[in-house]
Amino acid sequence: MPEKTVGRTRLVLIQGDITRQDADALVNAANSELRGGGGVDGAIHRAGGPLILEECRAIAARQGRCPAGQAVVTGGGRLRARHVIHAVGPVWHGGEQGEDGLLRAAYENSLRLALSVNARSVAFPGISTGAYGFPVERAARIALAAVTAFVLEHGGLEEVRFVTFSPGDYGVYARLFEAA
Ligand code: AR6
Repeated sequence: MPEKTVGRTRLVLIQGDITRQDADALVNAANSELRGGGGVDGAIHRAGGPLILEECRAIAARQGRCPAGQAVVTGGGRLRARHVIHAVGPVWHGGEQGEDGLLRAAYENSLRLALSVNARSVAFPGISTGAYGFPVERAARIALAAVTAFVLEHGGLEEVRFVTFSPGDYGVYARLFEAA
């Protein structure tokens, strides 16, 4: 399990199912309507139970859509994690529509929310790299750079985990992880 320390934060790379992680906060790759869906979103809502979706609905009713690059936080329902941070990544349209900046913002805003609820450990999936079609290597570079810069600037987190689902994605992250 590759890991390294950046500032005071341990960065860890894991292959597996994010819903099994016992981090304080799990990040979900959500949609702007916060209505649940497939992929990691479906897995988190299935594992966490209906309370999470109820909270998402209440947030959407209060504040409307959650645009790409932004995130909201709910409780963790039946998950071991106390919080779920629902981050909305950009849909990939070829890379010239501000996708990189929006993906970076999704990671940064997730970490801001994690600090705001006093989470000490956070687990991220590869936001946007499934249904939203963001190329995995480009997304992984952005994820690692965004998290590294954030923890160096803000501190406060003990551990950030990158949870890749497929062995192929794990390999991509592992190469970048070792090179950085
Ligand atoms: N644990 C960790 N990673 C997972 C898991 C899991 N249990 N399941 C899938 N992944 P996606 P997106 C990986 O499609 O691209 C949803 O319907 C998956 O292999 O979940 O941001 C939402 O409601 C991929 O690498 O999210 C939105 O409508 C990564 O998670 C839309 O899809 C992200 O894939 C969001 O699309």
